[in-house]
Amino acid sequence: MDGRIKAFLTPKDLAAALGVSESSLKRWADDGAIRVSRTAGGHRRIALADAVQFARESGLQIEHPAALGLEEVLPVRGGSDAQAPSTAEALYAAFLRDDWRVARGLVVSAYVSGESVATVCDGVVREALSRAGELWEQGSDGIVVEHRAVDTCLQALSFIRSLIPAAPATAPVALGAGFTTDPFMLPSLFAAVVLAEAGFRDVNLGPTMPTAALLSAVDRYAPALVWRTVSVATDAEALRRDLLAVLERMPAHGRIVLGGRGVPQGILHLPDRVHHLGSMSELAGFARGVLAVRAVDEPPPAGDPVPS
Ligand code: B12
Repeated sequence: MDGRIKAFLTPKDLAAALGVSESSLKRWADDGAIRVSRTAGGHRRIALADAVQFARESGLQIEHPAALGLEEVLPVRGGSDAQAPSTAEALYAAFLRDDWRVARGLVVSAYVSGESVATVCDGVVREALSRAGELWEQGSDGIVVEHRAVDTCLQALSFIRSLIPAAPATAPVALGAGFTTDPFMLPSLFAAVVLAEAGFRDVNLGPTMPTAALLSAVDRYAPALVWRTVSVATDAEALRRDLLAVLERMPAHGRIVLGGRGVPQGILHLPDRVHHLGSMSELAGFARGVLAVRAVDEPPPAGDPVPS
């Protein structure tokens, strides 16, 4: 991101970042609590993504982000001051100043300190963007702030995505895009990162995706789940035709999730296997359900003993 973030850490770096002793850190690594690789010379190295996952799972705070090269990503520490502004207020204020380092850091910090991707998107990011969305009526400068805020959120979510361990090649694919006429970039990226965190291999096709191109992608990736985001006013019949075309091309049991502020009211009666969800948290819950059902239905890998 700025050339100083360390892709691989020594146990000393991570111990310093977490404020624990190097010997504890090495012990956790040797016990398998932290994934480590070894250099040619036999020294332990920890990928930044694995270090962050360890911090999230263990509940340990990253006390000294500079030890990871993350000082600009994590500039704001949580405080106990009741008068302190909420994270969403601080994010909105950073948008207004175009202090994108602090803004990006606030979003990434929320994830690193243990919030799920869905909670970050539905909470702090959505709230701050809603406020930024009121500025466009005040004129061109409001539009500038709004566009910079979107770019900063794209950066933050892309960075969070890079911290999520890659799903195995056998994991099901989730792919999706904004509706044909929908220029909004964040909703589709949010869905991708939420589904990556849930354990899918995510394929984000971005905004304004025509039906024909989405169908080609369905043929190419055979997704178990397709998301369609609709953030602008959309004709219910056009949307229904799009969903039916996608459904027809999907593998049996494949599902479509639909969401966004532009989903027309008149689309209440959706075809089977198409689900209208209201938030990223609902999407995360739905995704976990799909994966759980697949895990039960899937035959054990070849060579495994069949349980009696
Ligand atoms: C950035 C922005 C833009 C940018 C987008 C840049 C880009 N390329 O991405 C641009 C400049 C394109 C834009 C344009 C317009 N915008 Co605008 N925009 C916004 C803003 C500030 C943020 C949008 C965003 O990305 N939000 C983040 C998303 C993810 O949040 P969300 O939409 O609330 O989605 C949540 C849920 O709906 C759900 N969800 C969303 N999608 C999906 C999908 C699935 C599968 C699931 C499960 C869930 C789900 O989860 C999300 C997170 O909780 C919003 C303010 C706001 N409140 O959001 C206004 C806002 C959406 N815009 C608005 C308006 C009026 C417009 C324009 C008409 C302005 C104009 N006069 O030109 C145009 C319309 C464009 C068009 N072609 O139709 C209004 C809409 C009002 C309304 N009645 O709905 C808003 C609310 C601002 C406001 N308060 O007035 N906008």
